[in-house]
Amino acid sequence: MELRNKKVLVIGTGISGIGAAKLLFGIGAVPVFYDENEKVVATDVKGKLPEDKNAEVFIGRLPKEIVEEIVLAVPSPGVPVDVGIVARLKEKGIPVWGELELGYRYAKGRLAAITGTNGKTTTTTLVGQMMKEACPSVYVVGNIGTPYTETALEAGEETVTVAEVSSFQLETTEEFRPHVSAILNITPDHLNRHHTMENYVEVKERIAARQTKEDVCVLNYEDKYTRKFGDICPAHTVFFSSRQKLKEGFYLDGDEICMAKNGIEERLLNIHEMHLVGMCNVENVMAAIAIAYHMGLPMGKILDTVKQFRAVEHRIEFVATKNGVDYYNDSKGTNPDAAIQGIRAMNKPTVLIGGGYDKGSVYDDWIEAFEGKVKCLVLIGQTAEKIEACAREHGMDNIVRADGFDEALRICTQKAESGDAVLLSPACASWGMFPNYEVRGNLFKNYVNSL
Ligand code: UMA
Repeated sequence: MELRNKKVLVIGTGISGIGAAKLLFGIGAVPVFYDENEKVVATDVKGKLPEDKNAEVFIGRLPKEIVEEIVLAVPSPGVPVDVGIVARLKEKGIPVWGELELGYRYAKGRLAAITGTNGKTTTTTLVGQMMKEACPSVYVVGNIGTPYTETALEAGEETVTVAEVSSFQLETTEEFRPHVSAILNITPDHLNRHHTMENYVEVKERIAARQTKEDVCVLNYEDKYTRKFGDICPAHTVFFSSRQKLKEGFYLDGDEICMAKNGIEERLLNIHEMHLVGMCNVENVMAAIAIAYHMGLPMGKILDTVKQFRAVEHRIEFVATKNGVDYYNDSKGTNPDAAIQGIRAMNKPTVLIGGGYDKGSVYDDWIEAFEGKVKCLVLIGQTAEKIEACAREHGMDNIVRADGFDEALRICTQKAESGDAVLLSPACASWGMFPNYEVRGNLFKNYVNSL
């Protein structure tokens, strides 16, 4: 589609919207901006634009005439696509490319794309690090924080882009085709947006929809959805497993990560050589090795990077020991399954902060994963009541509801004794109380460091 001098509607003026603006200005299109949040101030949006501070910006209401003038709509990932403005535009026959799709259409070079309910950020960061050790031009983009559209026009044929991709972004892809894709795992998340697990799984699988046998899709053999997807995935599939030896693929044998290829087994790495904790991270590392290997990196370089790599911020991140209490920040535990990994990584009596924005999750599995380790559950936010009811059904009674995050932090310090751990791993998104999980995690860390 020729976009030069054509009006393109950018929906959402957060970081994706501004990224899309950069790309659209760069190709000579005429972006028009729309944000449904009436609190957004048009002049602030114009101030953030990389050029043409006089661009049209509409807040709260989009004039009908604009819809007649645009040739394409580019929604941000947070904008739902089956209702509201996007659904109306689709009905009118206006093409809709998400911000990720727009970036993909204009980027050059090779692409590795990683999705999954949990572990995306760690795996993407690690793959990015591996690529940087071996390639002159590498961008790490997507859900991780830098929109693909921000770097797309700077990418050349020799560039490698590593993208963390969310289900929100995959809903609006069309031609998106990574050279290597990966689905790390699929467990219930974002069901308020995708409505059913079936839809959520289908959206995740779109990462490979346009791939062919010339491309590779890395899948988790121990996840029922991704194992099944292996049967119908259009790409060449490569499995990894943390539970059993595979005839072909990557697997954990005792403490050793191994690779089986064409009948030859090779030991690659002992997990004690890694600086990451928890089985979830062993899986992330196996996936990262598989992705980088199939992107053509030499195995030696890949393994050197794994040995140097440290935990990603906000993911089971050790903060400090204060008065004999170990504090861990797992603010990125934004759904029950991620938070299960957080509590599993603890090996001491733990005071746990949970709760936040309600995404329609169920909490039974998370609470069962406490396995007697949680000496006190401190609850915050919109989901506090729902989690408390669920925890009581599972026989927990040491539960405190805090009035806000500051109070929760104070309660944790009072309840934890020397030899305990305090873990922020809320099983809920931060929205409603904080702009994002990073802000929540940083507030936690600031508090701990001030003790
Ligand atoms: N908006 C509307 N209508 C809506 C929803 C939002 O107009 O129905 C407007 C808001 O008023 C706001 C803007 O859209 O001005 C925000 O857009 P956005 O929610 O897409 O947020 P961005 O700032 O563009 O950030 C997005 C991702 N956010 C979401 O998917 C919710 C970021 O992922 C991502 O890092 C960034 O693009 C760059 O690609 C965050 C996230 O929480 C980390 N992701 C979810 C997750 O990881 O679980 C999927």
